[in-house]
Amino acid sequence: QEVHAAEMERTFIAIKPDGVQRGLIAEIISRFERKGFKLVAIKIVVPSKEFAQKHYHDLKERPFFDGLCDFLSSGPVIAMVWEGEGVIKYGRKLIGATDPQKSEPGTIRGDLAVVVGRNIIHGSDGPETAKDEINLWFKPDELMATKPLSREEIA
Ligand code: RTP
Repeated sequence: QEVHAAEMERTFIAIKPDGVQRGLIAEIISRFERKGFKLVAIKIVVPSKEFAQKHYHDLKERPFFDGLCDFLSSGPVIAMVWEGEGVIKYGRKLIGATDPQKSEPGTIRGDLAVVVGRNIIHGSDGPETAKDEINLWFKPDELMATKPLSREEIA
């Protein structure tokens, strides 16, 4: 009989094309890693505009929606899933306020970004969004399993 670990909280984090272009991949990953969160999925992708529109569907009425989707699909994005207790909320804390003019020093945006349209990183804003975004960006077999594999899964 197997002991199943309780389902651990997960969030979707993306380094946007500006963060990748500026060489901030390692810096950003390092901050999540040093905090103690666990990387359970990672890949580099150039999302299509249609995919970007899906990712940002909640914002489709906003005036900046089109430019935002063009931007997300303009180059490589690092898509990740991070796991750990409180990772959704605390991940947002590490990232800092949406507008880098308002993010505190010590946060990723506070330290590394200046304008809202180039704020280098995205993080899910709640448990439902996290689930939806992880499912949009990743197939189940691209995620590290939290629980031990059963005999059938290994075979
Ligand atoms: P985030 O999760 O990225 O912190 O953003 P949020 O949900 O707090 O903010 P939201 O309003 O959902 O914005 C998502 C992304 O849209 C871009 N944005 N541009 N005025 C503008 O040009 C503007 N406002 C928002 C940002 O890249 C933001 O991260």
